[in-house]
Amino acid sequence: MQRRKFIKHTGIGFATLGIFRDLAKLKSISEKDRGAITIATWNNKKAVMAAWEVLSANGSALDAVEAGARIPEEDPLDTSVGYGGYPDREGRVSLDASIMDHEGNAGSVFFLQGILHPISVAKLVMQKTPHVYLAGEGAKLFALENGFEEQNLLTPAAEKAYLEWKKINKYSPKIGPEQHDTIGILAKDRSGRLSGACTTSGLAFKMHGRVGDSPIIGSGLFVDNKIGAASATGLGEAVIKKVGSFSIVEMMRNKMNPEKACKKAIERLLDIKGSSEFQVGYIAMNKAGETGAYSLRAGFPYVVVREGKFELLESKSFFDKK
Ligand code: SD4
Repeated sequence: MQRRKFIKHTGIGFATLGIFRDLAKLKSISEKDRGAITIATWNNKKAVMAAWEVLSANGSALDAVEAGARIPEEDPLDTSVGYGGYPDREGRVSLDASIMDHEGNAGSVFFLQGILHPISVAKLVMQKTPHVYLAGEGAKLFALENGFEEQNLLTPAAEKAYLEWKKINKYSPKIGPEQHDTIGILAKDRSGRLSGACTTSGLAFKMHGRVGDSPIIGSGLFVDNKIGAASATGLGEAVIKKVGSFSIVEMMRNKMNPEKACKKAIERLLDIKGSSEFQVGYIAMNKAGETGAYSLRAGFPYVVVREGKFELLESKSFFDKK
């Protein structure tokens, strides 16, 4: 009798405990889901803080990534993005950018010249046209028609660097640590919506007309609101060949966590010629709000803001050398 009573009680005890455990689990998941998060490539602290400002005011992930991407676009000291970006080998600055929202809408501009905020033009391509990509003169015309103004994006410092490069004039579009800053930025807002943006002036002293991975949906950026989002920086040609960001989201669909998915995508680059020499870095975020990154070579920092808490992190890499 006593024994039966004991079993009965402990049975109830365990069942109750189980319910509490489940409730606690549910609570922590929903709290995590409510949390707003943003992650960006390199030490783009100002950019993620700008994105965070939008998220903390209950703004959308889309507006957050746009606000974040605009920061390096207008920073004259950032030599890989927008104003201040190094020009191509003809001395002209040309910009690539892409954006995606939580509904899977996408917009990009390729080879855009003379417009300060390619990310905002890309957003308008997404919102105002039935298209995804606008390139070159057409993209510029579209921007001008929509109130953007033309301006010279070549800063004196970038021109000086170009003139120095010209003295040697060796065509080897650099992808060393010093020429990186392209921003890929992902965000999840408090309604759980995911968006991403990617913007760049591309490789320093590239061929006129060269386009990298950043504006190519699936390569430089991919967002699937049900699964997660990813973005890339580094040698665009390598990222394009492996459709990097899309592959990361697909791996997350198969339940891989963001860091592992980035690592797998990096390993896929190894069969590309020269893979021990160039750099690629990936960042990713899944629907549950987990973030991760991985790079081919060492020296790939990235930044995260999770409900107001800023972190500068160093990604793990396949090769130890920078
Ligand atoms: C490109 N992925 O155009 C860009 C370059 C880059 O930091 O990431 N630079 O290939």
